[in-house]
Amino acid sequence: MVMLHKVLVTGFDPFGGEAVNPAYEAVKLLPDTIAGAHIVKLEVPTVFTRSAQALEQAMAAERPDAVICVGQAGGRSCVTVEKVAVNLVEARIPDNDGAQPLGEPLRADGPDAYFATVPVKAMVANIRANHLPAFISYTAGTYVCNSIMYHALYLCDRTFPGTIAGFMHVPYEPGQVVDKPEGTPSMPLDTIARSLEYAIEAVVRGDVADDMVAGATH
Ligand code: PCA
Repeated sequence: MVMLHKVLVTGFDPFGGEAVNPAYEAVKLLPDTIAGAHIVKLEVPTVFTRSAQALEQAMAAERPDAVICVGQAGGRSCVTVEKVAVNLVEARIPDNDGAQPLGEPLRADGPDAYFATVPVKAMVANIRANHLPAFISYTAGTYVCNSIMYHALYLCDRTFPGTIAGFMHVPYEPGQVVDKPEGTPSMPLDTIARSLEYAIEAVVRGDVADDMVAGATH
């Protein structure tokens, strides 16, 4: 039974000196339909202003039922589904346009934070049910990924009611860690893409996994 008809999936372009961003590379590998829902793929720049603009334009043009944004989290070992986006930008490095805002709200008229409106636990549960590791993350950082997640939820709240939104961080792909310290985690792109697909499948089906034990003690 198809619950949702169209899902917009965004992925960032390379940043921070990397040659590729496994986020959009994995998004490109997604099938064009997942559980009967049409998947619209969009590459977005790792730029605070232009990523939010591109997202809003795509949401207006496509009118998706759900928005899932994807970004790289170098150092994480598997796909993580983000629970919360905060109304704060604290850019440790400049974005791809050279902007480095420090300690500013993303939206002066927005709440301090939004929780993801996609079923975070069910997304993790469905990835694990397919024998791949996944975790819930309780911070998406303070850089462009947190920004696009916050904007996606803000836009759903203010402009596109009925649309749900969330964010997933993905690890480096193996080629990126060749010149990094031993032990730096990575995951092959096709495995990242499968993880994303299982998570999106749970969103489209409207899976619920509220009883799943999760959380972080630090
Ligand atoms: N990851 C960065 C921004 C773009 C990306 O793919 C982040 O986690 O904020």
